[in-house]
Amino acid sequence: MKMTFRWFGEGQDTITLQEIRQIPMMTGVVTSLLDIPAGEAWQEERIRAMKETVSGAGLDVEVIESVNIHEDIKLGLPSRDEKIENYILTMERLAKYGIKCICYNMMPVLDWARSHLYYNLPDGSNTMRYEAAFIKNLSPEELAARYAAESGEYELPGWEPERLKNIRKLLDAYEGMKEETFYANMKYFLDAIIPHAERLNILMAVHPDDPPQPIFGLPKLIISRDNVRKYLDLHPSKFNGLTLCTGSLGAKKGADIPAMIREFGGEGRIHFAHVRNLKFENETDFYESAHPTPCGSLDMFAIMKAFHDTNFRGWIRPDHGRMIWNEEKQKRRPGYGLYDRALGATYLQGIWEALGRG
Ligand SMILES: [Mn+2]
Repeated sequence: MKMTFRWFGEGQDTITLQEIRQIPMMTGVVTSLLDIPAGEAWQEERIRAMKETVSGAGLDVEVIESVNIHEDIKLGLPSRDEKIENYILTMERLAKYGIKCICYNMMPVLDWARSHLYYNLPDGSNTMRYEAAFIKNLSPEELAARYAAESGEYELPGWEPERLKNIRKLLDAYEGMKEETFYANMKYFLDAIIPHAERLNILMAVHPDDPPQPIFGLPKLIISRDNVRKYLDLHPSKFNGLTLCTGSLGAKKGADIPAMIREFGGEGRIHFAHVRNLKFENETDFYESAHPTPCGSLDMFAIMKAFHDTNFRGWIRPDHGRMIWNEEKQKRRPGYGLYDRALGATYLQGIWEALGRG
């Protein structure tokens, strides 16, 4: 297991690479080039500069989160072929600079949603929260406006103005789309890119839908063990793999995350993991808690043990954390403060060390 930390990139994050390097046993960052729109090929010069910046700080960069999938691919439009070609070009250029894993998602239109970005907890910290009824009463435009007001100067990945400009058109385009059509479109994409992933030795790792509940009438597909199974079976290569996100799959009450890790990890299909905890408030609503088991509803020891037992050799990152120690004044991205995620990383490392020693 390699412990990594998400860093949004130069000018995109108030957390510095040096701060990340000072977290005990941190080996590298997971990053992206956020300003390049989905569907365009990433310029080699930009990749080289990003790689040099990270290496210069003494950290590795082996995982990209994310190279986004253009909506034309998800919708199966004739224009998808050009976007897929650009995707392959991006993969080739990333491979040249040592990238070994690409995280992406197949979520229609929006790539995640919360009702609250800075929800106050009794201890004075704040965190992201999902309240189903709250979102049900908002339009996507209203939710986007709330995010823009709350998140300040940053564009949130998945909620870029460019994406939102076309939101009505996109929502209409998905209306009435059958699940089987969506899966067929995913298969078309996988059949095109996986042979290249094999050639370039890049592990593709799809991220499940977050949250695992339909919002704004959009289809939500990769939300459970059965859906993940179906997605992986679309293309049998191990290069068609999973980002096991405990906070996304685990936000469906009753989901057995350790069993999923044992099943998919046992087959060598988990390449990357987001490991975080969450606290259920009822059947559908939750907030993102600190990482330790007693703070939330997921059994973090059982999760790490399942990774350990299946000999997991991929990358793990602590996922979202709370804003603590007055960090909200430091213009962090929602969910992506420094301190609580650093505590999460060391906690997970501690479990890992204990497991290794029996
Ligand atoms: Mn995740």
